[in-house]
Amino acid sequence: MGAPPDDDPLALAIAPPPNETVEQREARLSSEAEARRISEKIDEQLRTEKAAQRKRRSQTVKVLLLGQSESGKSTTLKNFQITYSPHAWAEERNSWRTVIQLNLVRNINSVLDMLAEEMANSSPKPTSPAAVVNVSDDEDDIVEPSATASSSTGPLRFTDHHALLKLRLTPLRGLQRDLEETLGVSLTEDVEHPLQRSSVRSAAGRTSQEAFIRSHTSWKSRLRSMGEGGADGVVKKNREAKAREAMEILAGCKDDIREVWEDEMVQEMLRRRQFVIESIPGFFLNDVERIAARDYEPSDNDIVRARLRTMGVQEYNIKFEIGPAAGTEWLMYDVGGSRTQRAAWFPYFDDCDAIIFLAPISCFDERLAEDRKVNRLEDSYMLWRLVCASKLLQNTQMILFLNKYDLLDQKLKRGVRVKDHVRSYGDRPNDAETAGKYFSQHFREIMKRHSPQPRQFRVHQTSVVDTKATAVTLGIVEEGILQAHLRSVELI
Ligand SMILES: Nc1nc2c(ncn2[C@@H]2O[C@H](COP(=O)(O)OP(=O)(O)OP(=O)(O)O)[C@@H](O)[C@H]2O)c(=O)[nH]1
Ligand SMILES: [Mg+2]
Repeated sequence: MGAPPDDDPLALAIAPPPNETVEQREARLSSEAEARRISEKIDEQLRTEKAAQRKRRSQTVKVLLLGQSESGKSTTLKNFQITYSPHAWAEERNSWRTVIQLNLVRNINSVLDMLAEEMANSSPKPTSPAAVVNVSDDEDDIVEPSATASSSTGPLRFTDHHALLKLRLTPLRGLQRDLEETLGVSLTEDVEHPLQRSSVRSAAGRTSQEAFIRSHTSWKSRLRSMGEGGADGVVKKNREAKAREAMEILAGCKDDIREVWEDEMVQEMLRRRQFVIESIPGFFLNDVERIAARDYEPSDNDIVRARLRTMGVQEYNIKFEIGPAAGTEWLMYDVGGSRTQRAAWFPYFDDCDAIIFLAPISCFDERLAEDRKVNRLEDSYMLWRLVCASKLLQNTQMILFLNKYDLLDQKLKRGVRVKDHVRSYGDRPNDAETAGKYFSQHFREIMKRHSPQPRQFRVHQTSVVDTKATAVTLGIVEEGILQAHLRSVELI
């Protein structure tokens, strides 16, 4: 090592003093060697950590499901499980029976609540006016709602037989409580049950609320543990007995439930309240014969139609058994979509491979359950804008599912006109294909305008209750996510 050049301040600053003694030189050399050893150790640790991180990241794909409440996030997650993890799913399938039974029992109890109200007061209440949407940033696009004409013609005629049926179905009140207890279900404070989104009050005097669970693992493990013995065998036996009892009560009430449901007056009552049965989440009254049977086993089609509202952020670890991603683990986060839940999303934005954003496009004429002033499509546009504009997510692959295409199609075929709710729609044909393209274009523009840097617009028209069609869409999505994931691992 030569003398430091006179003109280099750094070299001068770190050079040994010119009058260094032998002892000082030895001490200095030894402390320099120690510093080198520590630095090499740190480098080695960093290399090992990076390799481990790379291995972890290469094996784990992280996907976030976002969108407003009832947009279909949890249903999309079920489709991932059905398509890519069939063995694990087969074990899980039966635990959905209780959820489906609860959906059915809540459906009929809600109908009975309305029946009680109608019988007590023969004049039906007017329903709220249809919702409208502002599809552009332009205020002029809002169409003011006009009062909905009531289709009511004369009083509904209920008889003693209706009163008798209502009385005979009283055990379903207790059954609802038992099923909720079995699942560890809570009731939301802010959202009514979908069949109750009129001003109906339940027999207990409170508005019937929508059920939710805080953790997806707890209710499944509660149900799975029902058949096992062990220290808390008594609790498990109790639960097993309760499950059998639930089946018996339902089977015993099956004919009366069907009779109420098929009753002409009851159907007229629902018509006057403008219920569109097929669009009600977790609606199973048309399937009572099957679901209330003692040997009922849920099909995948039943399970994707079941409704259990998500609260908080739920993590699912899905081990892919088939497809190009076989052998990898996907961490999928299913979030609660209602307004009070959204603040919990943001911590999960970091380090995420892809976001699947669900926007239900059949909802252009509906309002948020948690805030009846806000149009649901407009709320989806707003959320999409926020997600696209996020700096944290600027490198995350964004996949848009324009969901509930089946319901959009049915709604337009029933005669609901998009242009009555979306001024800018103009005189375009009132069919699902044209409307789907129109909404898609608007989402594309939002992404283009608000993304911090240019990104690809990946969009799919979906009906995620159709598991076969959704499997095809997921095939495309899986490949895209996997590629993005591998690219991100390369960068580590
Ligand atoms: N007909 C139809 N129903 C759908 C579709 N997607 C979801 N649903 C139903 O809509 C309901 C709500 O879907 P979820 O997946 O629970 O909605 P979510 O986005 O998870 O809602 P939160 O948990 O409240 O945030 C369920 O009963 C689904 O079966 C669809 O494309 N078509
Ligand atoms: Mg959910």
